[in-house]
Amino acid sequence: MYDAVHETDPEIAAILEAELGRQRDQLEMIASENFTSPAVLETVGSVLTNKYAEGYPKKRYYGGCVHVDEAELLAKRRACELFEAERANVQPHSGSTANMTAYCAFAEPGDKIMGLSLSHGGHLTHGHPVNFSGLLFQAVHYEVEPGSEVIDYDRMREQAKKEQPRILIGGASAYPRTWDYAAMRSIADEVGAVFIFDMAHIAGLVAGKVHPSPVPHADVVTSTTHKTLRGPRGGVILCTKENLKAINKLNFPGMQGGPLMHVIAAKAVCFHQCLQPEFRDYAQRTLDNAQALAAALLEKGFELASGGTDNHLVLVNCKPRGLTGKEMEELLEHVGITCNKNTVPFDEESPFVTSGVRLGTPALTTRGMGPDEMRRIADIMDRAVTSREDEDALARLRGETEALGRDFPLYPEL
Ligand code: DSN
Repeated sequence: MYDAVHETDPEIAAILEAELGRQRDQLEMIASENFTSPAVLETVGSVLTNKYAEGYPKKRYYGGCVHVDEAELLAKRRACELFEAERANVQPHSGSTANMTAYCAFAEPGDKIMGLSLSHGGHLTHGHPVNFSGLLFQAVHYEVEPGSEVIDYDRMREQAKKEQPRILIGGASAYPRTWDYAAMRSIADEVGAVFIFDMAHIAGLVAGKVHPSPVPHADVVTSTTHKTLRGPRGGVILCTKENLKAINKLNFPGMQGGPLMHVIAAKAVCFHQCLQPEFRDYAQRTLDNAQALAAALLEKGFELASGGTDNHLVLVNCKPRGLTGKEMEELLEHVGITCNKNTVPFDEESPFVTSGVRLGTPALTTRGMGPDEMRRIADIMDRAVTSREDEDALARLRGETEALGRDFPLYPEL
């Protein structure tokens, strides 16, 4: 594998081999990660990376775009079919530039935007002060409720009436519950705001029809393509016919220069795969696995934010078991489970320490694991916590996670 890289640059080749080994050996539970298909990997690694194509299909600033035009048109058509959207822009390099584009299409610098607080499960680009969204706009945030740890839409309505945001943002990176899109639509209408929903985390569940879609409700829907959608690393924007002009103009030339045509072609491959019946099965299994994991963790005495999950992730409060999120992340990595520390609602720890970890099932579901494996993983987590001072016990647990990984081979063709 990686023959040309070995020949040219042995140091990078060794890194590629080591990372493939790491992905195979560890149990990947970072909720925003997945294992894309060999077809997507090949397309990302294709000659399309050589092509400049600033502009949009049939309206480019460069010659020689005949083939990449076809790729982009296919990606757009498939994105619209998959999500039943009127129009799509498939050029955003990432979820962040998709959000930048969407905000700047509807708001001026200094305007007010309102999204879920990062520390309550939101996202950096939903108005955090250190991010462009908080630097460029006047950001206010709603939060989940104490106790239930879910969003109260009546409270959101009251806050929106008081704040009068130009943009109301939905979506999250660590919120395990279903959103009430209809409520947000009516709140946006009541205060005259544009409703933008960032479905990056749940897009694959939406595509697989196992989770309600924001598309019929929001003015604009943004997403990444590499999380539950299992495609290449990148972004996408879905909108109505009337909003496309503003979105296109703000993405290019507003936010970006040359589009990544190799990635756009790989997005087309991803959307094609998501349109197949097998993808619905994948989405359902991802959801079933998250619910099995949540039930098993609760049974083992772990505390979960909002008490469970409706999607692909669970947020574990580790404090009742005597660990910070940072300690839990390190402990789990030590026994072969990769996840990330994460604040829980009303966290008293800093974002570098946190009280929780976020666990997701998309990647392990891609490997073929099911509810039995989720129960085994909850059991391993429980034993890791109880025997965290016992290095021999932890080594045995590491052996168990490695054996589990071997039962579900990853990229056997590589
Ligand atoms: N960083 C991603 C996540 O882990 O959720 C969101 O952009």
